[in-house]
Amino acid sequence: MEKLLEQVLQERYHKTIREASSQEIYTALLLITKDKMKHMKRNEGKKKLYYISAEFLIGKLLSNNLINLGLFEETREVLEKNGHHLTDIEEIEQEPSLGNGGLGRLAACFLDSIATLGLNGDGVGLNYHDGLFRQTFVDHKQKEEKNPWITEDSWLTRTETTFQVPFKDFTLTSVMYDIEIPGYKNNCNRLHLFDTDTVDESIIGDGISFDKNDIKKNLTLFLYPDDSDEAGQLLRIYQQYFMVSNAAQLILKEAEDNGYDLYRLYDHVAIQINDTHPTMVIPELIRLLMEKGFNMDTAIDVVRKTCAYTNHTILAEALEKWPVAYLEKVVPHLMPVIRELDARVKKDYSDERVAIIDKDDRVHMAHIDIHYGYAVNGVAALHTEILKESELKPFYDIYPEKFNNKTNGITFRRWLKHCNHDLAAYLEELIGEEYLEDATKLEKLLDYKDDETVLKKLCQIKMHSKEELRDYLKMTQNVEIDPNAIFDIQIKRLHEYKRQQMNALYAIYKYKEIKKGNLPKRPLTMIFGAKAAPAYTIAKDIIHLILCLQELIEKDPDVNKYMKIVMVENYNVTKAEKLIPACDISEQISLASKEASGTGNMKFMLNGAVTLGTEDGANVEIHQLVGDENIYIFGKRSEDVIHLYEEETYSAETLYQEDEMIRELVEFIKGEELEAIGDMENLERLYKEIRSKDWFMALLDVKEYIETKEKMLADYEDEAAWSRKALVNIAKAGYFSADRTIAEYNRDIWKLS
Ligand code: GLS
Repeated sequence: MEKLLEQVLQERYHKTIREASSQEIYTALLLITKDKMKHMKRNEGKKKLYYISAEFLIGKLLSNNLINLGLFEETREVLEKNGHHLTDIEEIEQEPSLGNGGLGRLAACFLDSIATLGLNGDGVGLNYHDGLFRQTFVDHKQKEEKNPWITEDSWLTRTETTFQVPFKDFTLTSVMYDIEIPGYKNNCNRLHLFDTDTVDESIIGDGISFDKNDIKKNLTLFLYPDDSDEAGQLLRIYQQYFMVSNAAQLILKEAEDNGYDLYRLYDHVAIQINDTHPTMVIPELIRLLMEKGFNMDTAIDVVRKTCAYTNHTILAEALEKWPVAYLEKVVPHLMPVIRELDARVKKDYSDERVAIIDKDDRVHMAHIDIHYGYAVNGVAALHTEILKESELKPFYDIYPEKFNNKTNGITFRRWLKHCNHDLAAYLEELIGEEYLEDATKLEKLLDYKDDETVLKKLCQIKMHSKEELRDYLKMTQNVEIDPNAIFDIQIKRLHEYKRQQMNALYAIYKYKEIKKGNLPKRPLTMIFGAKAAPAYTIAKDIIHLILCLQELIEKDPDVNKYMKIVMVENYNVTKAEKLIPACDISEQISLASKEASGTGNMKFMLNGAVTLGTEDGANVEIHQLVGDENIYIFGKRSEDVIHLYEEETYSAETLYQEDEMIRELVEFIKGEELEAIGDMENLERLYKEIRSKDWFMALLDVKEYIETKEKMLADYEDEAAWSRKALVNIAKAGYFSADRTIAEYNRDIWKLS
């Protein structure tokens, strides 16, 4: 590496490594790594997977690519030797913001694992120029700004591949960009991101505003443009069709180039439909096959044997239902196929709940996937059970054989080796490096469960990570945190079901206790990171509440010695990588049944944090693995919650009226302390929402939540016992390796060689 780096820096900048700037070193490393990947072997096989997803939250790529190419340590050393730090070089890279949350990050972890396991599989998505918005805080409120990430030298490579994508009123010419995805010590796959040259960033006005009707110019500007009006919904349909038409054309082209018999496409291709966004690939493939002479029956049969669907949520808002009228406006040529698919279902099943087009003339995208795909999977054991037993029960009754569970996973290369260098190095010293390829090997760590030296060392590593986070937050946000405090962290998209508002109620409780003179033994630092969807008013109100509490506490000399709130601005993958290693308490407090899986919970566990959680999503499996002593579980169970929704008996107002403590916490939201800091319009709206609706039942669990968190803070004081919990969590995290998840997808669904 040293020679190569010297050579590139000389050629491009006439500088030595020592003389070069961080920017120059970054560019040189990018070029070197990209070139190496270009010449690497591809994964091959007679069957290929296409993982189609609206999101790929890949994060910064430099260090991860270096790790997978086996060049990480060497590069670090070369840089150190020449007066540079790899961490400074990493800062130069712009994080591609091609995803929103867990779903997009999962797709990125999966690409890493697919390549690592040597499977022949590529990702297909869109090249959003500004991705998800960049978040700033102004007057204690979220502001959205554009988030350009594509620089002159980037990981993207423009290819020659291009297709014609037909819409009702015009046809667009696409361009395919590729990003190389190296496996860990293995060959490369690719992420294909489609774009079009007509897109024009100059149409972005104030914040993230733009003309939603100018499709040729706006098509790939943003991920999840605001769809609270018709123009926004139409734009999403344009994006989705553009993505899948390109995918379908690419798939057929590659199959034909390989000389495969399209009548046996399923022997050569598996398509994974990641959530409902890529659903139109089903009618599009049927349409394209018919253009090639297939009759409808055969086209449907071939496509049905090729496509599989992953469901990532039971929240109704995310199960897309597009009005027929909108599809007619954008892709009228797909409607005859969709109508035929619907008619066939209606002929066989009279149950309205399984219809594709409902009586209000809306197309249920998930229903297309389930009827016309060969597999349906949930993303954690509990989630899959809920799909089978309630949310998708009518479908499970028809197709029990299609349903299966694939509990999510994360790549340990990024979420341990890269983000927590000290811990990874220590684990390697204790149990070797094998766990990076066979994660179950982490269990060897259990041999050290009662080894005082090991437990102490784990505490030291955690302390060091907390110090690094302190420095990082000082540098990026100019806030000071104390590494001796307990770090309690909730980082995830902002949504009422995830219940950041319940955590805020805890902060209010703690504030009031301290004011009463009930002082904690050790300071508590509560860290939040979350973006709210721009049109999601209550979510933005919750951010406002947290930012107001942050200031209230900061400015109160009675309280600020004992507690602190920090809301991290523009939470993203890069920030997650700094926050997760430093965490003591991992907040996983969604209303049971609502978080399909969660993957942050796995990342925290792997980095030795202890979970404070409900029996929801993958928390259930974490609980089973680590046992009662090593996790803190509270709250109503999912059966009870589902029952409450069915009976419609939950009343926040009753809890408010009957419980004085709850009443006091809720009242605080619109009380005089916050009035002095915040905007009463926001605070009162949130107050009303929690008191009278509380759709995700924060008031139901808040008391048990407070009790459990208090118990956790007390238990933290027994350093050895706490460190043992951390150790058990790390040791048991192996199950959550994405390599395991992908091996299961391949065994049960894709069947690639
Ligand atoms: C999500 C779920 O909300 C998460 O629980 C899950 O871990 C993730 C990946 O399966 O998918 N669904 C969604 O729409 N966004 C998510 O993050």
